[in-house]
Amino acid sequence: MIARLFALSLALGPLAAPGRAAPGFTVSEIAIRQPGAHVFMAQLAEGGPPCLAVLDGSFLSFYSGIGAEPSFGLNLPPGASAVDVADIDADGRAEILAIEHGRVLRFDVVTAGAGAPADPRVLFEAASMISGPSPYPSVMAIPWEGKAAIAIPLEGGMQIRSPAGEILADFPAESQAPPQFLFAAPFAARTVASAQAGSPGSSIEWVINASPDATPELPELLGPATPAPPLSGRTGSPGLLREAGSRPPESWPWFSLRTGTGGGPFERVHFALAPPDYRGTSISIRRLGTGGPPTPDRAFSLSPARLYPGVLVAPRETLPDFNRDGYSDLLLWNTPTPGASIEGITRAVQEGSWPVLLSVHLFDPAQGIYAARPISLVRTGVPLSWFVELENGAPMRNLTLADFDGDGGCDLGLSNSPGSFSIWLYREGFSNEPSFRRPFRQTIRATEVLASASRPAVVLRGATALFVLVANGD
Ligand SMILES: [Ca+2]
Ligand SMILES: [Ca+2]
Repeated sequence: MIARLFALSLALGPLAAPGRAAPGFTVSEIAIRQPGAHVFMAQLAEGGPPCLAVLDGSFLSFYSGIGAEPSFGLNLPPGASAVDVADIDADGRAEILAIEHGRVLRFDVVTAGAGAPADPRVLFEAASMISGPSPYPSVMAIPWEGKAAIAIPLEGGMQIRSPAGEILADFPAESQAPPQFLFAAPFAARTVASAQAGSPGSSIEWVINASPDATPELPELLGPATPAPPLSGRTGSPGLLREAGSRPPESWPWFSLRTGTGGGPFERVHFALAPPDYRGTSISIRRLGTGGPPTPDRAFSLSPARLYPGVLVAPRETLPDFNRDGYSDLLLWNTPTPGASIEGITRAVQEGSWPVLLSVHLFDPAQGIYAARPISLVRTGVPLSWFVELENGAPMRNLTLADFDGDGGCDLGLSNSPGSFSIWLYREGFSNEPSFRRPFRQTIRATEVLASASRPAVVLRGATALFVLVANGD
């Protein structure tokens, strides 16, 4: 099954020009009751700033700026599932759409001083809609022939309806894709990182899990004009990566060499941990040979494997392109061998942390290889115990590769203690000191980076609070 990702939302505002000098971040704290509260960006007024929407159980609230008080909140009825925020009546202000047991409901957003929210209106019924156990954000409002329409994934495909319920289009899926999502397969929704999809005004996108016999015939509006290149061949668990090192490079895990679709969706970076000590990473690059069009099965060759010091941080959701040239770069972590320095060990034990060195090797398109020398080194340290419990094969926690300041280049964030988070912004390289570091009162369990019309929002998840970081303007 091939995962095809694309962004779909009403483009309500222009992208702000990226700024190169973003010295710091402003942090706001939002208390949550459910650790799994959803968070996404939405635009409440045409031309207005995007605001953060938090869906905490059945309570939906909006935060229009940095500050702790929501500008609006409402309780969704029991049984509500998919939720979207969009202007569906073209009055310049957004409404809330929610599905409740096969009924599509509309709620008005009430700003301060305008009284209590009115009862929801039932727009129409869509009987075969699948409902979820609790509300979750999903794409529903889409532009259709110049007007706002509602796209509804049904059991066997997708239907486009007017807000009054009139069926505007029907796109059946030919297949029996396994129902593995809350929404009707093969459709699901999730929030997206800014580096993946520039969708101003909203940070929700659809994920369509398509297989060759199960992809509905969708119009261009709903589908990507050019499918995104595959991100990764296999996940690189430490065991798999060690085992791969003793096999030929064509069988290694890989990720896409290019971040966009231009030129070569089949160009890949194959990687494996190098025996015997597995402290280095072997890299072999699969590129198009001379002659012939790029196709999956011809005219490609693998370069001889090169060894880079350190363990590759295998790309997950975002391909790291630090210098914004469209080619994925390498981030490797390294740590001094125990016994290398008695003084170092003594200091580490006293301080309760062990040094970790992160290095960046940029891809050199002219040479067709990754630079042998790192362009940048980040020195940090983590608790010794984290080497015992590796997270995704690395001792750092919450390692996040994403564009934190919205300048288009990948940045680096991580926790090097349970209740802290640090961000290094890439500026021709990483500085020694993080651009942002702050302790929080609770353990940071996960991170999300949400697209917005101006700057991404970095969401750090604690057990009872979300900490939202937004890069300061120039
Ligand atoms: Ca690059
Ligand atoms: Ca950046």
